[in-house]
Amino acid sequence: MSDADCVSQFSCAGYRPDLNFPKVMGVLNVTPDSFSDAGQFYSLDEALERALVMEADGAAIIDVGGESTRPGATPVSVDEELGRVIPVIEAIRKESLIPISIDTSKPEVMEAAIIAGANIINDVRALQAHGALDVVAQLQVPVCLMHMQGMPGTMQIQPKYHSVVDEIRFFFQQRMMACINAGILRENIIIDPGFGFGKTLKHNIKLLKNLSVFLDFDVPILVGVSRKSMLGMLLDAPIEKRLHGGIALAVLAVWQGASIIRTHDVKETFDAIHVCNAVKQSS
Ligand code: PT1
Repeated sequence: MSDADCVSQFSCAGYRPDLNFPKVMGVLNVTPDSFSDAGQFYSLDEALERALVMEADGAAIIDVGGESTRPGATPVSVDEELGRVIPVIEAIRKESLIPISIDTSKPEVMEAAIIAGANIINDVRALQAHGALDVVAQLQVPVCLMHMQGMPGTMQIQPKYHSVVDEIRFFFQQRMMACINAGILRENIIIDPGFGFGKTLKHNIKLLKNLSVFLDFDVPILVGVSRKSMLGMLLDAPIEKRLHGGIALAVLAVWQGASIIRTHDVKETFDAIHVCNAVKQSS
């Protein structure tokens, strides 16, 4: 199996999905302070159990993250992050062949996670950390490049764009070029506009409405909107009441060509994008 197959089909670890079918990426936070499921999956057994339930519910990928990147979050050390994610990745890999992505910006964590059994890098900083491009070029695994304006601690303080869609398109051009120059295969690249990362409600809505613009790059598009504050603002609802709104946004994303939906609510999202896709694929 070539690296290209591994990416375009997400067939890492023996998984062979239908290429025309959008995938659910289930969120597995292993941070004590995460905004959703706070601390809930912090023990190893609970994290593993949660991953297996998400797999049974239809997740095609489990996204393991040990650094919170929600608005206002503070950075963690390499050792702290390694200590959170590596045992969880090893435990999942012992029980399941499901593709695992590692949600990190640190090259040391990327490498250790892949060695521990992860298959995909998910980087909200789009490999801008020192050494990250080279590590991913070496590892030859799929990588999601996400757009963020600013850094999590301060990114929601007056985000500003001349044109949010054009600026993010330019960002992807630059980062994809940096990746390819570093030796990362184009077939290994996934892009994500980064909903809620240095964006106002208006920016987020405009981005979602224009999501299909990013199909021009001819690489898979990943979208993460589940439980985010854009839903809170639209619905005037706390985190636990954002499910139905999040489903609507996921459907709008898939309708416009998103390939992967990152969500906490796997079963609900799987069903919604399944029926959405049936209509989308009809002649
Ligand atoms: C995402 C994403 C991510 N989101 C990718 N990785 C988070 N590829 C973590 C809010 O506005 O969208 N894509 N990893 C979680 N980050 C946030 C950001 C959580 C904003 C909440 C908000 O509430």
